Amino acid sequence: MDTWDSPCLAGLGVNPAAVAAEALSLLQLPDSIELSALSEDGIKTLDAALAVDQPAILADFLSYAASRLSVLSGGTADAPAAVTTFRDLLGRRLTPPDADRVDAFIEHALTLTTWAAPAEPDQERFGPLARGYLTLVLQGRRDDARAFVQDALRRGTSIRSILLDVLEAAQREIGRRWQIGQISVAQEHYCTAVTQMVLTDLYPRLFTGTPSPHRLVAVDAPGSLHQVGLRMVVDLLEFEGWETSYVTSTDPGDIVDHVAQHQASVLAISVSMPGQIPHVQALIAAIRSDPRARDVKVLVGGRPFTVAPELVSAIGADDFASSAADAVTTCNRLVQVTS
Ligand code: B12
Repeated sequence: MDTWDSPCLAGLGVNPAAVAAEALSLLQLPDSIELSALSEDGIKTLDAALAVDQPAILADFLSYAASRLSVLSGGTADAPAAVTTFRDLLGRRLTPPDADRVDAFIEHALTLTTWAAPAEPDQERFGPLARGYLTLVLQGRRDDARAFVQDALRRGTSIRSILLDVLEAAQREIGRRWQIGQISVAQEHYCTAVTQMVLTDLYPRLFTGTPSPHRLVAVDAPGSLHQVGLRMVVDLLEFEGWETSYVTSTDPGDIVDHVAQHQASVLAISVSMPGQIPHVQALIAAIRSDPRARDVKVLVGGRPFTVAPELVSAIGADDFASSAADAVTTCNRLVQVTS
């Protein structure tokens, strides 16, 4: 039975696991866990991108998938050829006019796809502290990495700079190196776990002790395991004088209640995977329909909005920010507008 949470393709009889297995066999690739997951993610991303009519979302996935396919196949598989195989398989399962609509959508996404590997960070932005921290975590030296950050603080580096120039920069670089196969998934998990520990080390220093008129409630989209980005946003806002809180429930009713109880000026929602967009749209609709919460400004962030900015207003959000620093500027602007 097909149980996947699909806005489009499941209703048309497409099963991601079955398409993925057949594609890997036609491409003469092993049916490994990682290749199967990547192939299934491709179908699910196509589905999510179709649901919001954003080929840029699929294009972004294709450039990521091209790097991963190269890594996982030992450089033998060709991404454009793999896309052709998937298109053929979908064409055989779908009937007109759906088959033509899906095919035209993939064609459009291909015109937007950059097959190049993600660019190395700008050396000016990726300074000595980010490099030093990254070297230690990649060597598995967790305690030294934490001590390195404490030492930088003692020498006068600001919390803001630790968050933005060290941790955020290092996490992005870890992601890039994992994508191109320079580090393993185990190293990526280790590095992310150390960054979360450092964020916890910094936590007591975030509070200025001055009551703030501006309250922000933050929530991750349902099903998200990507919490580090939103945590950096919230921690920086707390440090910059906002009163912040998280809601761990993903139930729209709980979130509406929390926003109302805290009299929040801003609700910050993080979306990392395109499949989460319909849930976030439903959450924003729930917020807007409750008189206790409807005036809160909704700020969204995460990769789908970076690649398809039209989605921000399409799902009913007020604004978008692409980084923690940008989130502070945008939140301050949003409350100036309301007050
Ligand atoms: C660490 C990581 C994980 C960890 C997360 C651990 C954790 N506790 O957070 C784990 C291992 C769980 C994971 C799992 C997966 N991941 Co992952 N992951 C990453 C990675 C390497 C780093 C994420 C990170 O820390 N980024 C650094 C922070 C600073 O950036 P950020 O998350 O974008 O957040 C910033 C902005 O977007 C913005 N922002 C974010 N949220 C918000 C919210 C608001 C309101 C605002 C204003 C701003 C804002 O500000 C943040 C700070 O600058 C990224 C690669 C990357 N380069 O980002 C992939 C990445 C996000 N993952 C990806 C994928 C595909 C997956 C999996 C599907 C893999 C799989 N097949 O299992 C799963 C999905 C899990 C799920 N259900 O969510 C893809 C997404 C591809 C796409 N185009 O959709 C990425 C982009 C990898 C890539 N190179 O393409 N992942």
